[in-house]
Amino acid sequence: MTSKLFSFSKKESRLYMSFMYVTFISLFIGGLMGLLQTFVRSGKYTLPFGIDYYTILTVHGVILGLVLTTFFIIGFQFSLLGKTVGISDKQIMVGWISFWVMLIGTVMASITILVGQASVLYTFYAPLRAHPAFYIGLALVIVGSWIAAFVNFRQLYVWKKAHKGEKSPLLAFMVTINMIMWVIASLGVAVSVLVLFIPWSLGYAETINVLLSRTLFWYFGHPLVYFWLLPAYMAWYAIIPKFVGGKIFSDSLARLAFILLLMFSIPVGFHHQLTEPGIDPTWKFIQVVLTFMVVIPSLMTAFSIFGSFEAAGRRKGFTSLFGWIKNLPWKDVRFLAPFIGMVAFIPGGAGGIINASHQMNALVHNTIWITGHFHLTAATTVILTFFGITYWLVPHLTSRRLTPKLNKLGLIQTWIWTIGMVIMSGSMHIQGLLGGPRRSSFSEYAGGEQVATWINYQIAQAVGGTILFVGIILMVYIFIQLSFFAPKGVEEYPIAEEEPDAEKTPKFLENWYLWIGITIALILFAYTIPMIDIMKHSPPGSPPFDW
Ligand code: HAS
Ligand code: CU
Repeated sequence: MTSKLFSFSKKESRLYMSFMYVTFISLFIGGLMGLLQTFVRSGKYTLPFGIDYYTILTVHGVILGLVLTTFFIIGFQFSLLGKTVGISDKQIMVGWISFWVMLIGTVMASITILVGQASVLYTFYAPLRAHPAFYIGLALVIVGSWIAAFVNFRQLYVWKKAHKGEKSPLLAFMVTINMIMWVIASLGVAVSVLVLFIPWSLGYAETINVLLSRTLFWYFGHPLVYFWLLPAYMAWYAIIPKFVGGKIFSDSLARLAFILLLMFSIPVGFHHQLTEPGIDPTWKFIQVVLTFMVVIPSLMTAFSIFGSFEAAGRRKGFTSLFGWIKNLPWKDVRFLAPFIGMVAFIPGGAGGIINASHQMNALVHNTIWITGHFHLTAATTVILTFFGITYWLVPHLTSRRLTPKLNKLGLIQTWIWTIGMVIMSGSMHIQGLLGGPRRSSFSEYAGGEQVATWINYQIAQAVGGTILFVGIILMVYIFIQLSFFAPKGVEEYPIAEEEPDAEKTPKFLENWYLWIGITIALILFAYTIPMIDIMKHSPPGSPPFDW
């Protein structure tokens, strides 16, 4: 492991960088769409060339929520495994197959959306119907990601065979958990696309079971958000301590948190369907209880990250209650960007707990409060951590350096993002409480009184959106610099170490059969009966609704 701390082979770097290129192209395209959306919703702007609002909204959600995230995560996770357990030439080749399958799928789906044939948003709720190429494209992205997952499993397996009796490296363990979760979860969306959507959009089936399709989507949709979050947690647990001069807080606790995230991330999809008729409230209640269970490993994460910062400060001699905060490397963007991501997760997570509470969900469900929630969680916590990773990962892959000037630009980028998001997400939350709808273009609803109370918040969202777009341009500029122009040099791949006197990690934490078994049992418990209900008692299927 240590032998490769300073460089990857060219072959490896090329594969990992390809995922990064797609990430940052996506950031630019998706971000531009976001900017246009906030303009339209401000009521002062109409899209040119007759472009439809829902087309750009779909591009935004699909490109940022599904494409950017998946490409970044798979590229980053490949690099983590390459660094900790190694990758063979054959595995690199299969890695390329996964990349190309995902890319072909992405291009197919994107073109279909851009020509206005799939304005169905990233959740593609039936009975909205898209052109079959959209669903086939999405299916390819998922198949490509499965190929990557199986390469990852194989990488750990080969390492394990060569290191009998040793515990797997923490980061390799974490990647494996994330990919197991992803494979189990994406089975739901794959079934929904292959069995329900594709035959229906090709015209072989006249109607679609709307409730079943949405239930299968959310079976996937909640673990999807954890698939985004877990790589950020990987960096928080095992990489950020390196920048603060600390050690991993506890290897066992980190592993346990990831195991709990695997077990409880999937059987909770109903918390996105609390207002959906046709699901027995008892099962909604059970899944809400499980949702509160999945909060626990995040609280464990909050505790241990805070603990590792404090321990690092105390080791350097800071004795007062909060004096150690001064020890944190505020001028190092590799720390600052993810740190602000962590802080954003405090209100972001609290908002999630509000959403999950059945009664309060009734108030916020169809409002732009929810959009505010996921711009804090996904678009701040996760994305700022991904940016934080980019500042060292990309120069490491291109054998360049994050110069003091680029670091400074990164700090500016982070603050621009923070200010833009506070304004945009803050006004989304408030407007949501005033009843402002989400997933909706600008409307005056015949000039009603309530609409008048929203408009200032919608204008504030356009202001926040503009600031964020400046942040995106700056980030893309920094990425291009780190990829092609920054001076050649060596950037470390920062993996933190364990405390020398750390307790031994118990063996049972790596009992994959046990954890996967419990995960499947919980899924069967939470979904079997309501699924049978949904299939038996759904109203007649819906004919398509085309734009
Ligand atoms: Fe959520 C809707 C509930 C977390 C993303 N969520 C969404 C949607 C997205 C999304 C995209 O129950 C919209 C989907 C759509 O299109 O309709 N969410 C939760 C809950 C959590 C949660 C309970 N969500 C996330 C994360 C996301 C994400 C993470 C993306 C990455 N969410 C919901 C519900 C809905 C929903 C309902 C449906 C609403 C509806 O009606 O449609 C929890 O997992 C959150 C737990 C987190 C915490 C915070 C822990 C804090 C940490 C930071 C520590 C800070 C440190 C620094 C150490 C309890 C770890 C401190 C240092 C200092 C010096 C201050
Ligand atoms: Cu959820």
